Amino acid sequence: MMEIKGKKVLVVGLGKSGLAAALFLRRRGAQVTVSDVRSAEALAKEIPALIEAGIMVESGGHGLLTFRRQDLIVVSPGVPLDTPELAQVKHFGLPVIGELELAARFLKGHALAVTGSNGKTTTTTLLGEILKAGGLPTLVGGNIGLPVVALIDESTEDTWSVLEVSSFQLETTVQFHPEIAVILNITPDHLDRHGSFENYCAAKERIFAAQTAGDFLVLNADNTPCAAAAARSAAKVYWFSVEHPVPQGAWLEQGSVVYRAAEDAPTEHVMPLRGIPLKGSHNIENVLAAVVAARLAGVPAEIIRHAVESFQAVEHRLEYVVTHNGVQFYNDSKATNVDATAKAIAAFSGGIHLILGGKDKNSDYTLLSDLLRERVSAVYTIGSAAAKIESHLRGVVSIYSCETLDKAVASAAAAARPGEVVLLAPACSSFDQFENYEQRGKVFKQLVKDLRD
Ligand code: UMA
Repeated sequence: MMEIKGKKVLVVGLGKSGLAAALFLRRRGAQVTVSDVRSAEALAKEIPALIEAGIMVESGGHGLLTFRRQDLIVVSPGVPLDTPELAQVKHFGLPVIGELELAARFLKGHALAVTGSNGKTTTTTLLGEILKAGGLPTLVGGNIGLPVVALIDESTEDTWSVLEVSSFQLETTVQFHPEIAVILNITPDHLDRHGSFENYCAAKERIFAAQTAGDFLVLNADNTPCAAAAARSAAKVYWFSVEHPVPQGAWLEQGSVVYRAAEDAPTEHVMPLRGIPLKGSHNIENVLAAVVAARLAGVPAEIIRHAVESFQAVEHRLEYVVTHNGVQFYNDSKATNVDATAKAIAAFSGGIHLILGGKDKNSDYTLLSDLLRERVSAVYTIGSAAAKIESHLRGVVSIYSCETLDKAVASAAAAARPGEVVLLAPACSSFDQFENYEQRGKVFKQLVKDLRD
């Protein structure tokens, strides 16, 4: 645990993470300042509680001087580390950590952390349910939407904190040390922030940087960048695969999920594949990963099976919304990168009217071409990435420029025939037109529910 009483701490960014971190640090006796690029008007909701707590607020931009007079800087995950203010701070040797690292220094009990380009939220939620069903005192948080700092006060030595962690959060970890770490897959995402796929992989691999021989690392044997991480890990590596048996971990055998604790241990039957209630083959991978992590946490196979069978899809993750005039509407607003969108398309056999677009992350949309030709009737573009998406996919599929989500929903609903599907799986982040992917998904669901004949 670190001593923060009386320390001068600057929290950068006043979203969910910054707000939770600032209030936590203040409660623990630090002299806290927060700095955000948004204006005082835009922060009107947050500022009163901060002032009340005795926290100083800098709004409308980051002052170079504000960053100098500090003992510690805590950055929000969405703040890039190469801003001039943070670059100068590093030059002066001031410690810069993220909200996850701050929380990790105070969180009691066991940590089970899940990262990956896709499937994090589903797997984290599912693991939370399984561990609870197994009778373990469980908390769930992280990138899933609840800052890890918010779990600290509730945590005890027996607690299992199941944490969804992102590459942004992992970039600033130092001591963060999950007993069980899971990397579901690594496919290109956030290249605008990380600069290259190599840097992105390196950030993901920080999930096991502080692990030692007594810890566990669970990896996807079928995903090359993920499997390659094993060579750099000090922990005991466990695997999951939908393609072949693994030395220790989970795989598929004759229509069932099976698990083996060690190469010379007997193979346990966990559950039949048809018992998995989630749509899409990618969800089988998520379940396999959860099975391995839960077995390592000590939950018996029988309990895992029941928890998986009664699991409901996570909101905004291939979430069925409604059937209107025989057309099914699905909300996959959480598909914020190309690979996630590919997985969403692959979950349907054809007749898809796909809404794509939002804020580009330096992505390559041509990777969707084959799937689009095979299964998608038309694409409806929205947001600032539309022109790029259209240039990447011209000639592959019919494309309608809709600019906004309401126009896209109306056009797709009008074009889709009974038996077809309208799918929001935008392959982009939402920040150009929405607060976040949750708001985008909620707006989509409302638009769909408001459709009239
Ligand atoms: N800001 C600055 N300076 C900057 C950049 C941003 O002051 O240079 C300010 C913004 O004006 C805003 C605040 O920072 O007020 C936003 O901070 P943030 O982007 O870190 O957002 P939070 O609300 O703290 O949410 C973050 C995660 N957001 C991101 O990583 C972008 C949430 O993940 C997470 O749920 C939450 O912490 C709790 O842990 C969202 C996400 O999009 C879902 N994650 C990415 C993903 O899943 O792909 C990584």
